[in-house]
Amino acid sequence: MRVYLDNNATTIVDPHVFSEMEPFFVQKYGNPNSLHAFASETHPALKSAMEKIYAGINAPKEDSVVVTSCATESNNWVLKSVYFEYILTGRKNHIIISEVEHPSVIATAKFIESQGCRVTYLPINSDGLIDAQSVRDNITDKTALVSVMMANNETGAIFPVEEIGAICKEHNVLFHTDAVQAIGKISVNVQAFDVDYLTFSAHKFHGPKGVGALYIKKGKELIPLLHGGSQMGGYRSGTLNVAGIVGMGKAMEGAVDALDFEMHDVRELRDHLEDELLKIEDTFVVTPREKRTPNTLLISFRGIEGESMLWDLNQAGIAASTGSACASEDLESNPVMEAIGAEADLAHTAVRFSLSRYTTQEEIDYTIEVVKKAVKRLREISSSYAYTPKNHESGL
Ligand code: 7TS
Repeated sequence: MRVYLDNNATTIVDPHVFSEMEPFFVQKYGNPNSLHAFASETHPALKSAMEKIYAGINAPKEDSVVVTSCATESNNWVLKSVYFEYILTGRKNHIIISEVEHPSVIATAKFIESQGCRVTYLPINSDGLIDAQSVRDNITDKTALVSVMMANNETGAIFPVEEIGAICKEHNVLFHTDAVQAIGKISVNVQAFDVDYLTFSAHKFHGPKGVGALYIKKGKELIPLLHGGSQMGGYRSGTLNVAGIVGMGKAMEGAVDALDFEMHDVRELRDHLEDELLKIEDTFVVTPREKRTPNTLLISFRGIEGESMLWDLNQAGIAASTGSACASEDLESNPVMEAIGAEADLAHTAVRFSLSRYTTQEEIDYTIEVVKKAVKRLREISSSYAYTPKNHESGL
């Protein structure tokens, strides 16, 4: 059996998305900006895809949605544009992000910090959550931007973006949110809260890789990301990725249609997995489940290195993760576990299971069985588990 439980890293492309994209490789391959039929025959599909994307986040027509190549690009763009427009010019000198943003925000913030910008990294509490008031406490009249994600990719923790957006508006500070892990899992409505920029990425909601977007509120223009021709309103020049845009449109439509299913059925499967795994002794989950996206479970098994667990799972055909794939090559402890100040022996034990609407009950039951066996096997050979104080005292 092969079980894919790493949907926060990427998702299967919905077959309907794939078939909608297919004609735009070999049949309708014209450059949409050319002046002939090969170009114009791409226009209806592009228009319809963009309408679906706008509808998916409830963006008003006058606002912009610029298609990029990924969320990393969108996140880089916002922070670097703010650097050029506000920091370099001396109008402002400060930005605020959370300490558990995706590396595409943190590394960009560190880069502009190295160029002289002051950066505040907001802490999370022991539940893996952010207190919106901490944003208010850190804003100064020199703050240009606050960037706090809508949902965390490691824990699924949902951050209070409505409150944070309101605080930013009150102080006339730009607000960006990375909604990559929110689309298709919780409602994302740019008119329901004060937000100036919002990032998302098609491959996280059953669309293709290599296509992301940035929503930009009217009046909150950024400097162009790529100077050149006039594509994407001059924000991001370069020949349009027609198949990709068509795919993201279809995937967005699918994400909206499946939202109820995700919030109820996927949640039920996740909860079942969580309930069963928590029955194993010495297991811990950071964020309360009602404060999390419905598909995510980050769980620690005391005494077991996350990577050892992944090995056993992989041997049994199950794909999970110890954290963001973007950071997984350096075998560091999970960044969220570190941020909450988890004891050293727990920081390395977190395993992330992330489900999707394609996950089945059978797959979850199989996973529970495999994890239980793996925990037993790995704890038997774990010197750190054998000598945790509790087990030591009880003579184990
Ligand atoms: N933002 C968040 C919140 C993410 O989770 C990711 C990918 C990105 C940005 C980057 O997206 P991309 O479109 O540039 O690929 N996160 C993960 C993860 O959690 N495991 O692997 C990739």
